[in-house]
Amino acid sequence: MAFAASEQTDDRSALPVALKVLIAGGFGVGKTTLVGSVSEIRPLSTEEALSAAGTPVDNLTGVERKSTTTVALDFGRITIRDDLTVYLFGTPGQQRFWFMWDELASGAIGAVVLADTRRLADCFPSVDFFENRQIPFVLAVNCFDDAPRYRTEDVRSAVDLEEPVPVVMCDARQRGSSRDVLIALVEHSLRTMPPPPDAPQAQDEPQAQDEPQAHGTPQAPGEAQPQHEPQPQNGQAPRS
Ligand SMILES: Nc1nc2c(ncn2[C@@H]2O[C@H](COP(=O)(O)OP(=O)(O)OP(=O)(O)O)[C@@H](O)[C@H]2O)c(=O)[nH]1
Ligand SMILES: [Mg+2]
Repeated sequence: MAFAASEQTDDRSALPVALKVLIAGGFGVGKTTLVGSVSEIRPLSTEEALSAAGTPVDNLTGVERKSTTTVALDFGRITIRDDLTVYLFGTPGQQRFWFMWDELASGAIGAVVLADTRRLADCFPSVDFFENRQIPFVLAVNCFDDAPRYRTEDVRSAVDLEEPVPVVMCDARQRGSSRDVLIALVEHSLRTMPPPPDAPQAQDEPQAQDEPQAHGTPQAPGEAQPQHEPQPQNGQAPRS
């Protein structure tokens, strides 16, 4: 699939651009919900019923009424501007389907990593995945009704995110909210993208850089202890 089809010219009436973005995050965090709420076409989804066999490994905390899970992908489309269409690819959240992520990520300009503050550690594998591949992403906290609320800077600190990575609050059920998340991602991706090869070269001035930060054990957001302190689950290692 070809993306970013327009030529790099000063002519803003260039060809329309189609971008591919991934919607990732842990099991049951609202990926299919987000694609469904924002897509202007009937979303393609690959939901299968949760079976009793998955009970020991599928953490349903906070989404106890969930009865299906994505087994391949979600697909949707949204036109952000007349000349900018975003194609959405929702990833499967269950660990046994992660082998598909590399295929799904091919050609993506960025990703939304959804997080639930009741199970914050579930987003770590997604964050690591996109960091390791240098794919721009935003962390979108899907504010479930009964989940504790934290400031964005507390979530950033708990997930140990680099400063440029946007952290946004959203309600994946609301079209406008989901759209704002995608706009934040597209803006972030455009800021982060390397310049085209024929762009004027910046002077090679030494830049003051922070020491690389090692990802430590995640801290609970906020000064007060949250009701559900984020902890690695299912034998999952903390972000390191
Ligand atoms: N209250 C509330 N419920 C939500 C929200 N987003 C999703 N849900 C519900 O949470 C459940 C999980 O949503 P899904 O969209 O299936 O989650 P998913 O991330 O696609 O799940 P997997 O594909 O199985 O990993 C569903 O029952 C949704 O109706 C939200 O923002 N608030
Ligand atoms: Mg899903």
